[in-house]
Amino acid sequence: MRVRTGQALRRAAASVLLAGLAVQGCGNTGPTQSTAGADLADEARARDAGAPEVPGRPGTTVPGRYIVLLRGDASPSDVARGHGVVPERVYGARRKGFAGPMSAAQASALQRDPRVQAVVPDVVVALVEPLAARNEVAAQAVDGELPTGVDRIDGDLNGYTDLSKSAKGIAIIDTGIDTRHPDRELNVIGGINFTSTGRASRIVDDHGHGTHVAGIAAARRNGVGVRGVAPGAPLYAVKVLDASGSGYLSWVINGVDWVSRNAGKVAVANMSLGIEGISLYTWLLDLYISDSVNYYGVTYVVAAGNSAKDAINFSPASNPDVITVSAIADSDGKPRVFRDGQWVGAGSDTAYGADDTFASFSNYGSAVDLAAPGVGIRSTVPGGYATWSGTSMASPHAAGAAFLYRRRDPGATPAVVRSYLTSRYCAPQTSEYGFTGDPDAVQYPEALVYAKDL
Ligand SMILES: [Ca+2]
Ligand SMILES: [Ca+2]
Repeated sequence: MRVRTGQALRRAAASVLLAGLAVQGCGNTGPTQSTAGADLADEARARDAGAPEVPGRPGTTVPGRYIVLLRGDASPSDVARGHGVVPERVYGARRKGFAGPMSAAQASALQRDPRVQAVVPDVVVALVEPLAARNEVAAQAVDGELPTGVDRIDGDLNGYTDLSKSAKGIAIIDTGIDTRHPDRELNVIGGINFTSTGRASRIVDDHGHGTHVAGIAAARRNGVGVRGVAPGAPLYAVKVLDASGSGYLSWVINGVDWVSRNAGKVAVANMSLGIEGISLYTWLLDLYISDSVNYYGVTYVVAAGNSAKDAINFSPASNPDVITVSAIADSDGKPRVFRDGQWVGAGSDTAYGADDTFASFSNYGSAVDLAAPGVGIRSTVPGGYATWSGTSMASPHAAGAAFLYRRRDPGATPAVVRSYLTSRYCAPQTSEYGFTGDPDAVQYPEALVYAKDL
């Protein structure tokens, strides 16, 4: 059942296993957790702009770079100075720490320092690679602005026209966002650059992935191009991946830490990135993400991954505190029809499966909470539009839906948001609006995001 064919584009990495919890399908209700306030300081962090480009594949340890997690309220600068280390990154929303270049001897000495909880080698992280443009599905927009994905989840039927005045926004932890889109599709109101390319304020997208993801969640309903699930919602570009789509774990943790410190203005964070293999590195990333969820009240929505494997072996997809999203193929923006005694899609086949079926590349498993359209998704890219496929494209459909839920219920904790999205504002696989082909539909039948009533 779990052996799937299809493309496994993700790269191999570390392999120590760690458990994750399951939440799946309409009807599941998660626990309620408390939310703490957040420090809103919008610092402009000055950093070393001379760092080298990211070497190696995702999951590759970076020689001479470490992340140091401190105990309690130990001061990052004091600890670093005491060991002759100049920290390139400093963290501190809840758990204090720092990261940067240091020798193995310094790392070893830090490991023995009682103020230090853990010293973790830095590692390469990458976006969940979108699948090739040659697999584009022809645009079949109904009104010229409605992408098939938004149409498929009936995001056009809930009446939202302009969410730009919302008190909070959506953080896109990715490659940046195009702040000068020719059609003014993206309401980018802030953000920060944690890569080594340029200044902290350089949030512009030099890759394209972050802009595509942002447009799916929140492109404006302005009569041109595309529209997102939460049209016009304020966007924060948290740039942690460079022009190659790669970054260091220390940068990604920077991004998560920034979201925690800005939780007063960020309701939802989308992460269409990850590492295959669960290890000490991903334990550290999960620690910071879980703090952001459980102590700062930010809902995290992440891509399950494009490897046609169990998402439990991917991070942050396996984190039990996030909403993990698999992808379906939909070619016409319409739900399936009942014909000859069974539900079938009525649209044309895609490169990744028939209409209204689980996408052949999508990760699956107990870690997946929701499904969303992820094949042939038209969205914004710097300077225009493109049609891409991947769970990276599915995740922001759910992030947009999570944002809409938070607008209805501003005090909702992430657990409550997830509970409603997986029990009420979704379409069970077996329903008219559902889909077929989930490889583990018997055990873990995640429902499709459904935004009509949000
Ligand atoms: Ca538009
Ligand atoms: Ca369809």
